[in-house]
Amino acid sequence: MAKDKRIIAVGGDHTIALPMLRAVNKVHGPVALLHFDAHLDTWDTYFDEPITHGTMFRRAFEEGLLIEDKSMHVGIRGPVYDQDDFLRDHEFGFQIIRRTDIDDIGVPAAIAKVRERLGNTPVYLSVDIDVLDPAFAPGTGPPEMGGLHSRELLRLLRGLNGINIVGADVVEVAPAYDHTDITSLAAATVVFDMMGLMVNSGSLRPNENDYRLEVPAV
Ligand SMILES: [Mn+2]
Repeated sequence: MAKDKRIIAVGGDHTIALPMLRAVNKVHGPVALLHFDAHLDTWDTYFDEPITHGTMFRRAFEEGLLIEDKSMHVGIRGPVYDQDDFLRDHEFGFQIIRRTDIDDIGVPAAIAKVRERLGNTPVYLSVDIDVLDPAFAPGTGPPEMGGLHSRELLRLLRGLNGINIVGADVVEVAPAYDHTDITSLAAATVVFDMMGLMVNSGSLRPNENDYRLEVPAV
């Protein structure tokens, strides 16, 4: 993979993020991980297995694939199985914007926090489709209530314009559990937006907000 090439994986099991991070590291070195998900995916083991779709980001940290204190989870909610889960995650240098934080601070402030943390570092963007509410993405393994609306996810992604995204994935789409292709539509739209972000990566193209209509105060 040449340095000017960027890669997107579509799936499928989230474990694919680990070999993707290894491949991206070979070209770009350690990256910041921007991870949209209902779950942390930094457990030590899952069903006693060290490499699964609930553990791969701990393995990535242990392998030195992530820049410490640059990575973030966005959209976290749902069950936590051990009270140490958040403690361990913090020790791996992750910062968390929970789904409820977005309710409290709003999408523009969440975008500002993400942009401030990522800066100009090379970024791997991983979107687990279960970050969306099951109303928008029912076709996934562990659907969790109270997720992002699709319009919130798209606006968060579009707020990353100019960030240096060197690799990405959209994962955990399970067509067997989908209906009316709604989950696939969400995933395909996210991939389309990722390609747009990669085209603008590292450039200083204006943000869509620069074109926003001025709405007079009522
Ligand atoms: Mn996941």
